[in-house]
Amino acid sequence: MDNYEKFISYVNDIVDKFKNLENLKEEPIKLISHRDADGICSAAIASAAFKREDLKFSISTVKQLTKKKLEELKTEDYKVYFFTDLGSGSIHFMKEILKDKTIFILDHHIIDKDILKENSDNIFVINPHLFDIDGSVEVSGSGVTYIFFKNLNEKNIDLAHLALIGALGDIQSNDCNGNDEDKFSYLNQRILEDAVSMKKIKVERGLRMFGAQTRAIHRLLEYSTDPFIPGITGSEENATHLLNELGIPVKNSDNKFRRLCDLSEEEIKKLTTAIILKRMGSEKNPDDVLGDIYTLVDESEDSVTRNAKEFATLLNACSKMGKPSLGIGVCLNDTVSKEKANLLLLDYKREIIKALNWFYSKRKTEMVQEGEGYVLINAEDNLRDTMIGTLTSMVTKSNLYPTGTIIMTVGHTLEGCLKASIRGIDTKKDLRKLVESISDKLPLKDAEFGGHGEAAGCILSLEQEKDFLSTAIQVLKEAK
Ligand SMILES: [Mn+2]
Repeated sequence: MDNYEKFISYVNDIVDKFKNLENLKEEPIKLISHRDADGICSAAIASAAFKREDLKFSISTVKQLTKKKLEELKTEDYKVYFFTDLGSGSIHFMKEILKDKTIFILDHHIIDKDILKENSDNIFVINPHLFDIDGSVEVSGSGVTYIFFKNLNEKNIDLAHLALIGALGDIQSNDCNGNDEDKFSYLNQRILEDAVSMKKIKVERGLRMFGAQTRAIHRLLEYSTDPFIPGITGSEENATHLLNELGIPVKNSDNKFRRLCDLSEEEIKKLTTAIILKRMGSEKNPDDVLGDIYTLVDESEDSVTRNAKEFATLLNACSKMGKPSLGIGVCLNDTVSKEKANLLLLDYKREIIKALNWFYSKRKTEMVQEGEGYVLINAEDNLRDTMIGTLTSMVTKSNLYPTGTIIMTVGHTLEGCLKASIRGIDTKKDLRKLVESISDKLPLKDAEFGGHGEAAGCILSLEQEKDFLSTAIQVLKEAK
């Protein structure tokens, strides 16, 4: 048996354990999922599957599974808990806090294998890393959730498309990772085949731009944050100017604004070339504006949810704007949720542009410290806390700073904490270690760290703001 076969047969065993639970039909199940696009898809898959089996359940989503959160869960009256797209890092706490509960973890995050060596017969963990399958690229949390529930009931194959949207939300298609092969890896690829066989998804190659069916073309370019177009993203004027230069009319003969899907093949070619040229020199893969486009065939032509990546962005917007349950509704094809989520998406895009404009206006002030090899953005409470990471990654793509520059944004959260987010422009540094080294120097009290080598962050008490900022500058200077 290879690792994949071992993994699938292990999933079968755990599914059997689930099926054989006592009082399964009577006892409600508690589902806790990650509050991001992948987590929302996981929750949607699980809830559709539970409904199909006639099981009672309730859902909540969390940004982070803290010890405090587990202690709250302990007091709830459930016997069976599902954790989807999270949980692998909290097993040591679960062993202690939730020892009277039956727990299923369906996750793809890094896991400490040793933690499972000591027997814990109430915790069942499905995680590809346990079988040396790389969960960061090969399968998402919603993919693992899908594999579990498809094993429970074959009919759940009609949920495969949600697992792909989750994978796209976690940036698991290779064109996002900058690999040459513009395909999903093995497990995701198999899930894609399921979705295609169910006629839920169609795969085509094209210019991957957000809002091809819905946006006026100059707005589409202005609002294009992924792919980022240096000089164009964030500027309606420059976007319009570019189109004029290329001889692409912004309006139709009937004076209506044109959308990307209204352009001729010739015009799309011209535009694609121009975008690639603009991206040269600043982007690792200037031509990754081209890619496989995953179309959800059941969605209407002019809908954001027709494109799987846009669908994922819509879910992201729901979670970042604090409305994850709307996202679950969208996945389950609820019309009202879809309408509301679409409005929320516009707010979200506006919020991103607002954050970017705030940053531009604060350059050359003490809020944006530009040193050699680093930029420290101190937003205080000028940004929505969920925009701190988004702004940081926008700035790394902005073409403003040279390769190797480290960008850190610090701001206040709604809960009254300090949040820091760190990214690099093609830097070889381990950014997670870099953030942790700030703590080593101080130390930080009750700080929580997240992320990995390329994108990391931490949340800490606002009391330590001053210390954190001065030490962060020191660490950033030394990192050079
Ligand atoms: Mn995930």
